Amino acid sequence: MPDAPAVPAAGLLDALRALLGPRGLLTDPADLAPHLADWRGLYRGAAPCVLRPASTAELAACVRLCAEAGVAMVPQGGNTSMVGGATPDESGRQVVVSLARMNRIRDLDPVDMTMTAEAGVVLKAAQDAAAAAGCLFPLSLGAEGTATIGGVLSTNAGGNTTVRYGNARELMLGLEAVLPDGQVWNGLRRLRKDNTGYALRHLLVGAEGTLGIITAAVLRLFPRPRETEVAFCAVRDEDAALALFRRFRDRDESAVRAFEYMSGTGVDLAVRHIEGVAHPLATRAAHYALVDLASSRPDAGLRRLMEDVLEAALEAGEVLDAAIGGSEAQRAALWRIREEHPEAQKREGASVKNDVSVPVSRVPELIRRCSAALAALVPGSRPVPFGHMGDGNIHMNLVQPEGMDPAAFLARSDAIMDAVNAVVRDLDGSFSAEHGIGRLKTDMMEAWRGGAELDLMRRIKAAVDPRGVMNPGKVLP
Ligand code: FAD
Ligand code: 2HG
Ligand code: ZN
Repeated sequence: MPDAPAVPAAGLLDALRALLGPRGLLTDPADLAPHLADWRGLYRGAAPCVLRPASTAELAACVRLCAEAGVAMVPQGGNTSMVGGATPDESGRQVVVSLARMNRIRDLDPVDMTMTAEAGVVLKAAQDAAAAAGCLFPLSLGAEGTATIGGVLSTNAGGNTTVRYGNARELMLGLEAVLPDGQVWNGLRRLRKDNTGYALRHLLVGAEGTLGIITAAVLRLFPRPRETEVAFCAVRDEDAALALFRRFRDRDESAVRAFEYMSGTGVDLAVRHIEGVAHPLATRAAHYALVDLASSRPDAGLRRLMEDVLEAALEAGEVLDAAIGGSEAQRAALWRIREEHPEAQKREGASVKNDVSVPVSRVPELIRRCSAALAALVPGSRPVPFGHMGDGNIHMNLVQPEGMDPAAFLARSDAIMDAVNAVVRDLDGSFSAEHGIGRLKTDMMEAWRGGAELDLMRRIKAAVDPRGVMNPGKVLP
């Protein structure tokens, strides 16, 4: 075991200030505050400072100084982690390293179909840069206006388009990173084929900042869609939602960009709490699906495909009612109902989130069994399952009973997560599909990944970060 992280001494802070200048080192409590608490409000940490390097060389020098002093570092992008991965602990010994100032797009090549972006580039800015060049960077998630390239790679984020384009990992060809001892590793290769020993880039993706700090990445681009169609559908039940997904997939798998499930409770919460969100259908249902089709072909005939499939599903009684977005604004409005689910849930009170995955075929059973188990466990609570049905990842969330003390409800978090995980295990699934482990789920690692797998992870951590200075307390128990 490495020594416990050291307290940052005044001399170290002076050296970091001299290196970074006043914009690069924050110590004022008001400036620190947004970096110390997580999006969900589960954790409130402490830190003597936030480092904001403007270049890889500056960051490497900071890491060297901190590592030599044995001071722990917490890499932070947009701080939208759902599992407390990007916030420091309460000790006041950990230094936050924000990548916010490293936000340049270094290169965009429409022939290679690659973009080299620094870690602090906000996901939406990366999408916009790709679009301005007539291309598509397809990763898409509700936090895209704040989440960064470094953050989405470090969590191997999934989001809405995984069903078509894969997770963040699949969208990355090369990386640059600062290792825990301050060495810079430049692996910014834009090659489609490169079998040269261990794929170190894949070790850093999904490592949640425990093996080094990503400073830039080569990202894959795709042809921009020339046709898109979005439909919001009331469906009979969970099985009907899955049947609808299969109908689209069977007809043209390459056209399905996203297939999302929502419950009636979740849609009602979005309508209640989010200004501008309205029910698009006269029919109120207990289950909904959002279908997004896209093609780079100008003559793909997606409207016909959408209408044909929905008509067949209506006839089969799977779809009860559906609205197809007729314009870009309407398509965005339909998507907003889904994307505002996390915010709406937050405004409704306390909730316990479960980011789980199962084989796609078992999603209906997952939703049914978990919803029943949770409603029985906390009477009056409201299950709000939603998410990425097309890739088997459902956010099996539970909102507190109306009027209940939020703290009393959250005190039952472990029992609630255990109830969901018992079903997930039974269905051969995973307890963490896309948000990662962070601080919230380290205590589940032993039960789910214990034995050879966790042992190897610990040995990799010890080899790469022998002093244990990179985001300690996260991922590994
Ligand atoms: P942060 O929260 O800052 O950091 C996340 C983790 O990565 C931390 O462990 C941090 O230490 C580490 N890290 C950050 N930057 C670096 C770096 N440069 N080098 C090394 N480590 C680093 N996730 C999904 O997968 N799919 C979704 O659909 C989705 N939707 C979301 C919707 C909302 C409203 C919110 C709030 C979050 C959502 N998330 C989703 C969760 C979140 O994981 C993503 O938003 C994103 O991956 C985090 O990016 P970030 O820049 O905010 O990272
Ligand atoms: C999403 O899919 C995110 O919107 C957040 O992964 C999920 O709020 C959640 O539980
Ligand atoms: Zn999600």
